[in-house]
Amino acid sequence: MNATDVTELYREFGEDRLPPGQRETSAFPVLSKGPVPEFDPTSWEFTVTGAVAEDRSFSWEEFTDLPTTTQRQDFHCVTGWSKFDCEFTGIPFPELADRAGIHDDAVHVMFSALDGYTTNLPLDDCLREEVLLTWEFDGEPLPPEHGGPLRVVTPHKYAYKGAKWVDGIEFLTEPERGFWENRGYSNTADPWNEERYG
Ligand SMILES: Nc1nc2c(c(=O)[nH]1)N[C@H]1C(S)=C(S)[C@@H](COP(=O)(O)O)O[C@H]1N2
Ligand SMILES: [Mo]
Repeated sequence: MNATDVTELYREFGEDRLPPGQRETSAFPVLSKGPVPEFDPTSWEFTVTGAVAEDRSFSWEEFTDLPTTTQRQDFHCVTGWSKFDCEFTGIPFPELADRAGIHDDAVHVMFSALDGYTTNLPLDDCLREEVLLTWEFDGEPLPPEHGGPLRVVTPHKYAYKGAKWVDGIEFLTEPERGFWENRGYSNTADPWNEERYG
């Protein structure tokens, strides 16, 4: 499949493709706060709640029937490594948001995951084509340790803004903080501005 190249998005934020203080790696390290959670495709449910026209839920089959796009992007971890040219396939956040019918007063988003992880972003940072809910990496099903069956990728932010094993999105009318944002990592997480700690 032809991937959309979004590796150039750094030009919006900084001078160099490699953000300051990062080192490039060809490996794909795993960083999780705990063990890989169980996934049962028959009972898995993805929920969209909060400031939306109507709460929605998707089965695994319904979710993976949504229209997909494939992008080539860079991946920046707050602990200092960056991996270039990762290919992820999934549905762009704006397309999913369209299906939910977001209320005018929604300003913020909280993602939740099967392992109890949460992470937050302003709505504007989510309404970008390159924020994907993805279930394929380099043409293969997303490996469980990297967030399979489904994760979020946020190439314009440090990777902790992308919830692995994501199973819910809540639209909020006030900002709130997620797991790492409450434990010392930056709420804004711009890699080109080295926003590592909050
Ligand atoms: N559900 C969940 N998502 C998560 C995490 C986690 O512990 N649980 N860790 C975050 C952190 S700190 C990073 S750096 C990336 C790491 O993704 P990777 O393990 O695929 O490299 O996932 C993020 N998403
Ligand atoms: Mo991280």
